[in-house]
Amino acid sequence: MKTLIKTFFAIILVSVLFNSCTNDDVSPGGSAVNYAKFGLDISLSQAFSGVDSLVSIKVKVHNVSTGRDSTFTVPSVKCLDAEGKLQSSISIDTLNIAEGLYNVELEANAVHHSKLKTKSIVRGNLMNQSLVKSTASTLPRFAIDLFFPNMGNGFVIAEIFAARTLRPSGDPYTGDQYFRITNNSDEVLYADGLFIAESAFQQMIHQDYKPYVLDKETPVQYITKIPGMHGVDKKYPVQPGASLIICDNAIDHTTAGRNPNSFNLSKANFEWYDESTNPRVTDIDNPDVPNMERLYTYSRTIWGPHDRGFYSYVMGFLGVDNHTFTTGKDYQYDYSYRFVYGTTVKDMKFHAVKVPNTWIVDAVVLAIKDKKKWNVISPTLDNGYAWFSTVDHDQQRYGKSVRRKYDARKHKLIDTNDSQNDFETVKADPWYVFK
Ligand SMILES: [Ca+2]
Ligand SMILES: [Ca+2]
Ligand SMILES: [Ca+2]
Repeated sequence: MKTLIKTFFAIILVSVLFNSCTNDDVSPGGSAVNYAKFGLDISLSQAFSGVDSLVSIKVKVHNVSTGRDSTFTVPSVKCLDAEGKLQSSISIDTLNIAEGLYNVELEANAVHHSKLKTKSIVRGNLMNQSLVKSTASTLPRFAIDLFFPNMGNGFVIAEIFAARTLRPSGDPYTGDQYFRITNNSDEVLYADGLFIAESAFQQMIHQDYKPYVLDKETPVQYITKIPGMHGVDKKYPVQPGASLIICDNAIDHTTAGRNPNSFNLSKANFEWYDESTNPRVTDIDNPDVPNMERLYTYSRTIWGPHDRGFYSYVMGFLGVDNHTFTTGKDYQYDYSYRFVYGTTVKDMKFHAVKVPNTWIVDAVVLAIKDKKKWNVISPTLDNGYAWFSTVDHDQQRYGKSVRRKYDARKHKLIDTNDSQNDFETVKADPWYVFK
């Protein structure tokens, strides 16, 4: 019976026209390119139980091979069946686009079933979906899960500088990477206990890692935090709109013998200091600038954020003390994937630590431009990505960072949990004034 009802509603909801679209992936008629139609089957979890309908539905398709984006606006759909029950799935037909490999993003407003009919943003995404014209009478259909993005309104990652700078000789210079964290709220916030972590998974290696935890937790391979405990210690107040610079080495990098193309980071708020197991590769400690507390590292020596931008970064507050986090088995993550080559089958095993997604206040996915292949962290944290490399080993990336855009009217940094929308690639400047 349930299946029958679902089929019935799928049929009546398949009556969708597309109001707007842009560019060449969309059929102009009479072209040599093959165009194909596809449908989307949208799954609704129990989180949607208070939702009446989805309105302002936008479907963005990104052609992975050509780099082109097309956006479609889709009419509203109801989430409730005739008996007023939440449907587990609703269908959208049909987008007519050029055959190819696509990333698909959906964003809509969910209208809540309360008197106020409040709206909240919902999203879903799919990556690397191959679309070829169907010879059968049925359309190719893609299943997409919708979710409510987890948007905070406090500390945000305002800038990530990972690429490093170039010396006048043309050699890369190391030690000047930084994160800028900004209080994007209207009240004083305390940074005590704030952590920054690098994802264990990266864009350029996509495996079917088990166990899958991303919907609840984020595996990380490096995590460092400001001393103290969130909600208890109040040693590090940050005024509304003010920022913290957390860098590798808090020194003046522009002095003679270092790099005139770098920055003066001697006034940074914190530096990360790594105890190295190799006496030939050691960190620098400026005694005048407090050190971060390192909780976990994959590295035997010193760490810096990946300088070609393959990983994602999450920021938040530990929900437990340092000791519980570093020793508790809830925060250990042993994972593996099955390597198969010819007759060779081997389980490849790895270790990282993990943080619950509920601890994460902000996140930024990095990837090479047009090379985001998969979700290395939950898309509820960041559904897009930011980039500073246009190709792998990009020689032009040195000195560039990703910086959050600023809404000069609202005097706020823009955070929609979609870094493609929120960030731009700029010349790095830790002391940049938002205006
Ligand atoms: Ca350091
Ligand atoms: Ca120090
Ligand atoms: Ca965010």
